[in-house]
Amino acid sequence: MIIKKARFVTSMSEFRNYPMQGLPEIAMAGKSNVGKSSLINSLARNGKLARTSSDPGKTRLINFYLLNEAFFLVDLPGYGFARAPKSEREKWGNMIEGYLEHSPNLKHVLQLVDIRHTPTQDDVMMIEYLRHYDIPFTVIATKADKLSKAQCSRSIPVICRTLVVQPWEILLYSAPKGIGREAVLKKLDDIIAPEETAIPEPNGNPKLEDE
Ligand SMILES: Nc1nc2c(ncn2[C@@H]2O[C@H](COP(=O)(O)OP(=O)(O)OP(=O)(O)O)[C@@H](O)[C@H]2O)c(=O)[nH]1
Ligand SMILES: [Mg+2]
Repeated sequence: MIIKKARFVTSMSEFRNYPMQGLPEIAMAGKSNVGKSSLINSLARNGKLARTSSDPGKTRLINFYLLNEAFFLVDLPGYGFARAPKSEREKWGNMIEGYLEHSPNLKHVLQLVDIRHTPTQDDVMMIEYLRHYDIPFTVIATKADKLSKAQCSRSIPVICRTLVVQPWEILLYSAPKGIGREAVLKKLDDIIAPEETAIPEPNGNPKLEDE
């Protein structure tokens, strides 16, 4: 996939209808500061699209970015930011859960973890939640540029054991270096391909090619 166009569409604090709704949505989940907004910017090659910060707790709403006028990347607030007031943390938690539970167009979650750290209890809960609700997900290990190749190879088994995923299911990513960008774009292609290959029927109902 080549990203030709990326634009911000809307923000919301709880799930509601919005412009261009109906296209596939792929959401970014993960701890505060793990690199969710940076991943969107890196895929779009636009450092100013989503706001990022070295301070955790930057993204405080659910933000919808439309890519190639074809699908949405949904930037969620982070979880596990211990220094945020309890009321704020609860609000973000409800926002994340409300979105995951209610969006009819959510196709996939990109679950981000920092490659340098063992996934937290919150990460484990998030994965259990996704499994429980049958939401397909891919684990992305971010900030791969901060470790040597040998250190990355040692971190992967730790992430795999903690989240109970297979090594080949994890994609390594570095926003500043672009490591993993092609692999994530390929993944996005795989996720939204069924919609793209849909052939409209004369009655307006899409028919999938392999039906
Ligand atoms: N070295 C390095 N830094 C990264 C990478 N991805 C993100 N960062 C940095 O990590 C910090 C947090 O990035 P964000 O993209 O704002 O993180 P977030 O997950 O959106 O955080 P919240 O909105 O607070 O939940 C910023 O200083 C980024 O520049 C990466 O792949 N490598
Ligand atoms: Mg963010």
